[in-house]
Amino acid sequence: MSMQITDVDVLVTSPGRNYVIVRIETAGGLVGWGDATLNGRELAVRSYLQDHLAPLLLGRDASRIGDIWSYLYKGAYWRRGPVTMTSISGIDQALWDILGKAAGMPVFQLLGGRARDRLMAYPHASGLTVEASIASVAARLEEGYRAVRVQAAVPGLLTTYGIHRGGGSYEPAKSSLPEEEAWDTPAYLDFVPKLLAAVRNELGFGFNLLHDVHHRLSPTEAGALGRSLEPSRLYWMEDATPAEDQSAFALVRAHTTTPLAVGEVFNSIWDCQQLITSRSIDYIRCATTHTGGITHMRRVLALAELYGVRSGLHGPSDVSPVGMAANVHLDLAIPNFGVQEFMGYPEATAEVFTTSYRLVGGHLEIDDDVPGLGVDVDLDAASRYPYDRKYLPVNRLLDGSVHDW
Ligand code: CS2
Ligand code: MG
Repeated sequence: MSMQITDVDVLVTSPGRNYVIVRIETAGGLVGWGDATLNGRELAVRSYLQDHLAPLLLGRDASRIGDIWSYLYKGAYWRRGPVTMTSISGIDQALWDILGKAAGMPVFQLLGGRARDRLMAYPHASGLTVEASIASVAARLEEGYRAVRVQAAVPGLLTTYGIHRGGGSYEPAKSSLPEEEAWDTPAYLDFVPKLLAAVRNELGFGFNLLHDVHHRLSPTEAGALGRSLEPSRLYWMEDATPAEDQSAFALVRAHTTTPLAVGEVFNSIWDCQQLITSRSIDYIRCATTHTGGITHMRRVLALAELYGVRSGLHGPSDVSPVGMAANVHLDLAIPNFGVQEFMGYPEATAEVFTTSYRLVGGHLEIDDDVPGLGVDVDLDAASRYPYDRKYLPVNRLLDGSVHDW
């Protein structure tokens, strides 16, 4: 069967939220799907793929995945960056999908086979009050989850990351121009230890509890917060400080035994090399979609394994079901799996994507007999949902200065 690439297409669709999807076809008739969704910058990725990468791929052998990866990465001269690495990821996932289909095997088999039967997943829980947040965690535990992330509205602030003002599910990229949120570190630092203690008090310690700081603290503040959260025994404190400053995490680490997780905004192994090799973190949280695909994410996870760092791959609604499948196949095969984030999707997403993985009582399971990544994309359904420009919010301190969101 000829593996020559004959067609590369990029699809931008918005069934409830925007996704960028790559479709690669071979002369032998195999079709591979990849995720290249970059929340809030979708059209830049589409242009990078359509205008710059597609012409390089036509006629190449789709089975030479590593070679194509290096050609796109080194051949650009300008390496790394979210737009480049997300674009490469879309191509890479589609090529693994094709290879699996050619072999008649799911991708996790090509990666070495199952290292576990199912994956512990964590969803988001939140509320406008502590009581509502506790009820939201309790509802998730009731559904069978063994790990839950909790956020709650900070008293005195009009907006808080992770909270939907009207109740309901939270989707951060929701307006055609960025909304501006307000942030006050002292109010947050005062509130969060009380929130997490109240959750433990009501619901006990028999499950894994997670919290996302979303890059808003200085290393000293984060160290102090981690220390005050120690009695609540978190599974992890996520993104405690802005992630690009790798050495900051060593400072946080020096002040607390609360486990640390970071990585959702990273796009290469170089972004986490120092964090991992200095043992400053416990969990690495990149998304396969933003980190050069399966080919590169596999290397990040292998480096992490050497230093006892486990996975907690990014799984928000802005990683499409194709990208989530790529996460799931990697999670199944690696030795150092920790947990898989699963935020869930707007309802209409299911009209466009069908997957061979599914959520069963708080765990992700996947079929053994569906080759490739196991995701199908309905092009007619996708065309009913055209691109709909949406931005993530921007954060300001109470004095009006821009802060990390
Ligand atoms: C979040 C994300 O999932 C998470 O942990 O931090 O929802 C993040 O806010 C979005 O991916 C931004 O696009
Ligand atoms: Mg996060």
